[in-house]
Parts: sequence; C-alpha cells; structure tokens
Amino acid sequence: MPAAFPKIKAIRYEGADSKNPLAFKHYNPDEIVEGKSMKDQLRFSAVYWHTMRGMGSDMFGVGTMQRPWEDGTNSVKMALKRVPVMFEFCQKLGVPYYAFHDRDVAPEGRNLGESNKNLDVVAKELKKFQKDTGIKLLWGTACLFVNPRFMHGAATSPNADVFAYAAAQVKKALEVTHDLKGEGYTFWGGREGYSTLLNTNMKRELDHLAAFLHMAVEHKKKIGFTGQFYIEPKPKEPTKHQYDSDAAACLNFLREYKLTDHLQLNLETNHATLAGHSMQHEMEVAAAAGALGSIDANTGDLLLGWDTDQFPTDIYLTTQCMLVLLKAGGFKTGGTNFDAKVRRESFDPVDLFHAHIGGMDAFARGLKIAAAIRKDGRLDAFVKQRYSSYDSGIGQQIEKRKVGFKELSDYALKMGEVKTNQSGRQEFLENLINDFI
Ligand code: XLS
Ligand code: NI
Ligand code: NI
Repeated sequence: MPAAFPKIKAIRYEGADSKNPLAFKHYNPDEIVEGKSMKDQLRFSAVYWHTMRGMGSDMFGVGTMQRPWEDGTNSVKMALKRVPVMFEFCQKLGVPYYAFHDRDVAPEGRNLGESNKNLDVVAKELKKFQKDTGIKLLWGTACLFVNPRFMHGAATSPNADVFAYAAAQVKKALEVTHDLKGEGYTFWGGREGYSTLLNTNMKRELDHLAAFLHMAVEHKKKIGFTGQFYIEPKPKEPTKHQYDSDAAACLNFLREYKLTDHLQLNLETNHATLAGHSMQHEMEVAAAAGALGSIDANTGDLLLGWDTDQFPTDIYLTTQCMLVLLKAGGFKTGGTNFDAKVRRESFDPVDLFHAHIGGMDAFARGLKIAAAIRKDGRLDAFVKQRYSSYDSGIGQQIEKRKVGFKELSDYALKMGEVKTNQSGRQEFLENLINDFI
C-alpha cells in the first residue's frame, strides 16, 4: 500500500528557533519535566473519528476534505485501507496513542451480528498495526448516537429494545477494547438527555443510565478488562439538556448510584465552556474528587456557542490545564486526547499535521510553563498563605472538627470584629503567571 502522506517525514523536535512548520518547536518527547519525559507526561492521542472520518460537512454543506486514500464507500474494504493511514499518521506525528468509536473503525452492517463481524475484521488489522508500530489504544468507545434508533437516547431511551441494543453494542466495544489492550473505555452521553420534559420521565431515565453503567462494570469484571472507565461530561448538543452536564453533575450522579469506584472523568475543554465553566474549573472539580482521568484536548470559539472542537493553541489555556494536572500528580491511565477537528476550509491532508503539531506544541509549552511556575513556588506559597488561618488556633480546630457552633459563638463574642482580610491579589497573580508565559 503506498504511503498516504508521501511527502511528510517523521515530525521532529527542532527547537524554538526552527522555521520548519512540520517540526515541533516545544514538544521534545524525551525532555524531562517534573521527573518524567514529556512523552509520558502528556500521553498524546489522536482520534479516529475526526482525523480519519471527519469530512468537513456542516449543516449547510457537504464534506470538503481531500482524502486521496478514500474510495467514497463506507465498506469493510475501505475500513481496512484506512487502518494503515491512521497508523502512518500517528507514527509520523509521534503520538503514542489513538482512540476510536466502534463505528469509526468499521461500518455498521445490516444487523448487529454483521456489525460485530465487521468490527472483528477491522480490529484484527488494528491489532496488527498496533503491534508493528507500538502505538497503543488510549480508550475505545461505542457510537450510540448516529443511527436513528438512538434518536431518543441509548440507555435513556424510552424504548427498552434500544437499551438492549446499546448494551449489546457496548458489550462488543468493550471486548474489542480489551482485546486491543485499550487503557480505558469512555462513556460519552451521546443523546442521553432530553429535548423537552413534556415527554420525559427524568428519574426513570437516570435510573436506566445507572443500570447500564453497572452492567458495563459487571461485564468489565467478567471479561477481565482492567482498563479505566471514564464518563465524559457535556451540557448540551445534541440534546438540549445532556444528563452528564458537567464534572460536578457527573460526580453527583456517580455518587448517587454508587459508581464512584468504577468511573473517572474524561474532561473536554469545549464541553467545559459550553457548560459555562473553564477547563481549569472542570479539572479542579474532578481532581478534588480524585476522579481526574483523562482530557479531550480541544477548544471552542469565543464567539460561537456550539462545540466547534478546534485544536488548542492558547498557551494560557494549556498552562492552566497543566497546572491542575501536575498538582493532581499527572495522568495515570488517561492522556491528552485531541478530540479536535480541522476547519472545513483546511481540506489538505497536511493540515491534519499542522493542527496536531500546533496542539502538541501548545501543550508542551503549557507543561513547561506550569512546571516553571511550580518550581518558582510563589503562586503555591500565596495560596497556602491565604489559608494559613486554618493551620493553627481556631482554624485548625474547625478543620479537625474539635469545635461546633457553641464554641465558635463563644470565640466570636470574645474576638470582637474580624481583622481586615488579606487582599486576594488577583491582578498581582495574573501578572505573575504572565511573567512565565
Ligand atoms: C462529543 C464527544 C465525543 C466523545 C466520544 O462531543 O466529545 O467525541 O469524546 O464519544
Ligand atoms: Ni470528547
Ligand atoms: Ni466535543
């Protein structure tokens, strides 16, 4: 099979002075940052759905992408031809991981049995290429939102047959992920949500979603799959209200249904902003609950209100992400997964490289900057100092729960007025961060 990107050689680190657009200026895989190589800190991953299957169509127009290796069919034959393309791409780019939905890699057949067979045929090829290239599967997932059967949701569909179908699909996707030694498996809500409460029994749908996840956990144990399960929050799109709306909502759902031991969060930047949060906020919420699993690295557009899934280029954003990640001790099973797509005007195959190189360099800079801020220590010291009234005296007694309202009332009556609070120094701290960027 001829190379899909014949003119592109392996992307190398050339340093900040390089003018070569097909080189890394900041991502130097073997460079050590906070005790680990950048490769191991960042654990980059490319996605099959956008990078291989995204054709640039939108609500107003058909696809624009020029992909010379595509033959225009959604056949098993074409699916097999796409596998070497994806691996050539990942290998030339130097990403150690990839991720997919079942239906990205293999076409849906006339029935579930045929779909499963199609998936097996392509998975065999994926396995071969994983072995040959050393590229690994970060996580697998099932597409439970494209086919019309899922119009009302999958696990939250009012139709029990749809629930059963979705369960069968996830069962298969889990088994394939396990066979490919996937390090995780992601549940993104798809159409698990509602468009109007007039036709929706929310409590029943949430119970069903929890039952579905418990069944997945049981099956995971049964087949001996030890990869990490993730749930991926998103507040809206495609439904008006998605149940897994943000990190806090997901954590509450997992807690309510006793699933916290089994799922961590896979957070996506554009989903965070759709929810009215920053990615840093979402990561901080997850980290505080010990549930920061993986990230879908992309970005939205300030002026557009939907999931534009653009490649991240903003160093301020990547710095914030890496500050939280390093504080939380880094990735264990997760990675920096580019759930991002090139603009439909960027139709050339080389644009896929420009996009990922930019994202990887942006995260590499974020990582180095975050590490420098941490080494400097002033930010950390400031926050520590800000809470120091809890390190001794009455504060310590509060934290240790040695006092109650009665004791605190006695204390406050004696104390008189509270001494002036310390300044929050937001502007000073913003300037401090900018000194590193
Ligand atoms: C869509 C989601 C999706 C998940 C995987 O908005 O980001 O791509 O990451 O199903
Ligand atoms: Ni995603
Ligand atoms: Ni998205």
